[in-house]
Amino acid sequence: MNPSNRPDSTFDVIIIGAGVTGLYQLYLARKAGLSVRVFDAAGGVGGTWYWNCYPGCCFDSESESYGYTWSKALLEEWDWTEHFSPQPETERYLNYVADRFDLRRDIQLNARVQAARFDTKTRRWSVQLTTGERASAQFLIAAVGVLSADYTPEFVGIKDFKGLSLHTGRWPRDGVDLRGKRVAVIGTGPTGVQLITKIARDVAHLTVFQRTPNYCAPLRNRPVTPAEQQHFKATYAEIHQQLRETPAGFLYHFDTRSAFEFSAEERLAYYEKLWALPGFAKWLSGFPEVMTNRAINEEFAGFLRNKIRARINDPVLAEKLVPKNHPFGSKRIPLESGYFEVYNRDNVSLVELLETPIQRMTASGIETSERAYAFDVIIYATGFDAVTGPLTRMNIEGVNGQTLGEKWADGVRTYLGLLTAGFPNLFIATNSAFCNYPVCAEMVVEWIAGAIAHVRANNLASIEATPEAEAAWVEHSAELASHSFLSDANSWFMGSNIPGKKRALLLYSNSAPAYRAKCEEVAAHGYQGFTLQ
Ligand code: N01
Repeated sequence: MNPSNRPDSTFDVIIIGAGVTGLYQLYLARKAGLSVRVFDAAGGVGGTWYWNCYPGCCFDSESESYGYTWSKALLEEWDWTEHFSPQPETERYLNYVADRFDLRRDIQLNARVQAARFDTKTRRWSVQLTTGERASAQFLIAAVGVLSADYTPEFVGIKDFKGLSLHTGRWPRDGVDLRGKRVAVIGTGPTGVQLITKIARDVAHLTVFQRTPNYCAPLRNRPVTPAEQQHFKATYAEIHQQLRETPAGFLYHFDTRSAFEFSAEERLAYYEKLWALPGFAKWLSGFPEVMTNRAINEEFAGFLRNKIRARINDPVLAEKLVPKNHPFGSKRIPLESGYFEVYNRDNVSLVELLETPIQRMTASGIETSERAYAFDVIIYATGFDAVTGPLTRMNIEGVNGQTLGEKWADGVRTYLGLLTAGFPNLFIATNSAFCNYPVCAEMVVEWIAGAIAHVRANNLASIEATPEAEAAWVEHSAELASHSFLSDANSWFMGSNIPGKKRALLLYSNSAPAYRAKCEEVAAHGYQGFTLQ
């Protein structure tokens, strides 16, 4: 039966979001014998992999590092066709999971949660959808992802444009025919880089509006051979062990040797070897000093700048595409498959926004401080109101009638990234550490399932972070962040891509294993730092 036709609206658990996290949370809730309903605004499951169906969208994580680890049968059944799976395949995978584990009967699609309110008497959450439907549950789990609230800058005259405006994070499901069109892309982050590379060949003319050039590096994708497929399957136990042990849940360790053990010449040869590797090896498996020592970071950044220069025919244009205003690794590295070569094409041009900023959008296109451009399509690859946006855009009201948006007006406050004081039984099932999905999301999901089991087994009504534990966590997180290179750049990591958002590191910057150990320790000590009522 279609869940939306079901008369019941009272559940043990409501989960918002049917993406990577929400699907597993649903699986575990059902396994625990709980009544559960998942609401998702999308027309299909998959979360980020449903919405980001823009041309060129692809994993930057190795495919074998991305599948769920919790079902041996699933690992055995699923074949990845490419080392870095393209979006359609990943969406297919998540649909396969939904069918394979019969998850759909508890998922209501096209169901956007607009508000949620905690009732202090019943100690339950009531949830309201944009359709007017209501439901209630003891536990509310926000499995909304960190990058699901799309962000479009409020350019003057944005509604005046008569052509087609698109955001990559809300790409039309039926696709868009860009052939023969004059297309603008605003934004050159990981999304813009994938999209630009893919569409440049097809459009009549592509104009890229760039504010900050990035240290883009080759993805080096290729098909998975049958022998490699077999190898993944035979070694998943080792692969998963490695994912749990590495600092960011990827298949990479930083080198155990110091950069200073090598001469400058030897380091250069070493960088060449790194460069030839696929994926994030360039970022996560080099000398540790690249991420801790300014001189070594600058040396590696210089190496990458030269790699960029070598790929662009016009040296003046090349300088515009070379990042110079932030250290390597302080923004997420876009991985690419022919991105810089795109700028050697006659039908592609670059507008540098720091030189000639956008003044306004017009009926026919974009006006910069230098000139007016006419377009058929404007694509906003301008990113997301990350981490907090998906939560604060819903009207989630806690014990004192305070909303999450109000509580976090001066910065996000949680304990362990999982619960926030004043919002009992509201679990934030997003991966709040710097860590590859879904291996780290699985840990969060399992922790939440464990906390719910604990509350119910002890006949309790609720679990809530104490203000003291939360304050200590916020302080500890800020102290760690103060040592991070990430604060040297403006990015979604720092919330600084959103005008007016408090500038602070939004993700917990300790290693994923340290984060996991802390969460496990808290649970093992009877949920220290939480009020159980
Ligand atoms: O977003 P971004 P994204 N005027 O915020 C520019 C994940 N992801 O969607 O750098 C002009 O990185 C902005 O400029 P600047 C991944 O975690 C994963 O690309 O702020 N330009 C930047 O160029 C990633 O980190 C995969 O100066 C404006 C761009 O828009 C995250 O998604 C693939 C502007 C936004 O870049 C976000 O990436 C793709 C303005 N007012 C993405 N405002 C996978 O591999 C913003 N910009 C799975």
